[in-house]
Amino acid sequence: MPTIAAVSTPPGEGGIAIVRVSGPGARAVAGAVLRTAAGSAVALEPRVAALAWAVAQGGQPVDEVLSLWMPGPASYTREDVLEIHCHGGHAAARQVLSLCLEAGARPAGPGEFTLRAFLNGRIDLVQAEAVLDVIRARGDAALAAHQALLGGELSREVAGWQEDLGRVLVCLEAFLDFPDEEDVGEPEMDRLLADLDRVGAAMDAKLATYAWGRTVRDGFTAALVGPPNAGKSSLLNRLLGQERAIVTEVPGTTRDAVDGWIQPGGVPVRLVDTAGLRASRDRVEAEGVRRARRVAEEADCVVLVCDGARAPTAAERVEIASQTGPVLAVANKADLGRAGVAALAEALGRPPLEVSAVTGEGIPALTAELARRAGEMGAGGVEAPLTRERHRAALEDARAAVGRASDLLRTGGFPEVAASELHGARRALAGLLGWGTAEDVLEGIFSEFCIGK
Ligand SMILES: Nc1nc2c(ncn2[C@@H]2O[C@H](COP(=O)(O)OP(=O)(O)OP(=O)(O)O)[C@@H](O)[C@H]2O)c(=O)[nH]1
Ligand SMILES: [Mg+2]
Repeated sequence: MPTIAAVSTPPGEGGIAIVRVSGPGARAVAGAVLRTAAGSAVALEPRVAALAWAVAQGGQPVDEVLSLWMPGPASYTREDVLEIHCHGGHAAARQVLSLCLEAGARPAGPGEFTLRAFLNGRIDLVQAEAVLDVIRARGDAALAAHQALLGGELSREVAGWQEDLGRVLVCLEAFLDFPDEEDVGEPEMDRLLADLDRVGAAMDAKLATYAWGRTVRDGFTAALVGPPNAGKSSLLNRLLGQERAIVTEVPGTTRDAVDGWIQPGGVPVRLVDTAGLRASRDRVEAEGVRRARRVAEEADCVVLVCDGARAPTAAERVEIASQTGPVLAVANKADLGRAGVAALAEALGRPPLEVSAVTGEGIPALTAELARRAGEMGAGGVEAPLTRERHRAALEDARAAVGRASDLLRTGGFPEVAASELHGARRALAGLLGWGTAEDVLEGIFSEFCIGK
């Protein structure tokens, strides 16, 4: 294994930056790069910070640093790891990194430290992915879910199912090895089937957490859609608490979709403001309307914003009626009166939420409703939900194979075939944890990481 090095803190100015080195040559890098103020070698005591100077090959001091020596296997990668805490900013970190490269390390690829932690068996693939997702977590719920994954909660459940299926297989195969003896006994078979049912039900419950896991990972998208001038951009600004989008009294102000994040109830919600829906001969506006419709189609929820102070026009009624899917209807401009609310309720088939982007009236109810809908995407509050499509697909494969195996055993099918299904289920679970994963799949997963992670 070559020794790798990278700046592990984000680029830009900051108090400190950390250059991380991992591999069998980390000790040699420390020997070449670090000196005490008196010019002697720095003693590498495990997990003790030492004040030192990073020096060039001729001994010229480059930066005063703190060094941290973490010999393997008790390190992030299980290899020898050296961290050099230097001054933040562009020059210092870059120069200290160059010194490490001159001392024999090579630049680390994206996620290579975490990849090594995985290849050296310290964490499985679900945990490696969770490292990335903890770093990216926007909301408290996302952080909690990914910390649970990183802590190995899902991994332990999966390993438990692998063991359970393994026990069923041992029984089945014992029978297959002695086919001359009588059939698997009835009580025996009942027990095997009950075990398979239990594992299958647990897998189903886990699969049901995917909607929630996806929401906490990717966020819940709510599109602000509706007729021109209804106050969509004003509502966006009010919800974000900042003047993000342009607001004017001119209908057709917004063209590009403008977005921002809020976090009601700890769940990240992405709000997207869009162009007012109407037929327009203006090419730019027409393109904006086309984009607005696409955003609405892809959103988890459409916040249909109308002017509640006046009755909707015929064209607006058509637009209102054309909104399908999960719609949260809002009658804005409540401060100007409610003359249009009844007509809107009739067009919608239910009463809209009455709000005012200008006074803030009704806004807490709107945020609460968004939080409720975002949380409703699944069993909110699950400890370790499935957060990635890769998890869902692997678990679905395993679940389907368990189902086929128990159907076979129930209907007197060949136990050999049932056994092979159960082997398939165990392989799918192993794949979920990343064991035996092909290199190109791993590369795809780790290429999402930044360099230095
Ligand atoms: N009184 C009152 N005026 C509002 C309210 N919300 C928006 N307005 C006004 O309505 C006008 C249009 O507001 P925008 O937020 O630009 O409306 P929009 O729906 O984004 O309009 P387009 O981008 O053109 O589709 C502006 O003059 C706002 O100040 C409200 O709740 N009360
Ligand atoms: Mg607008």
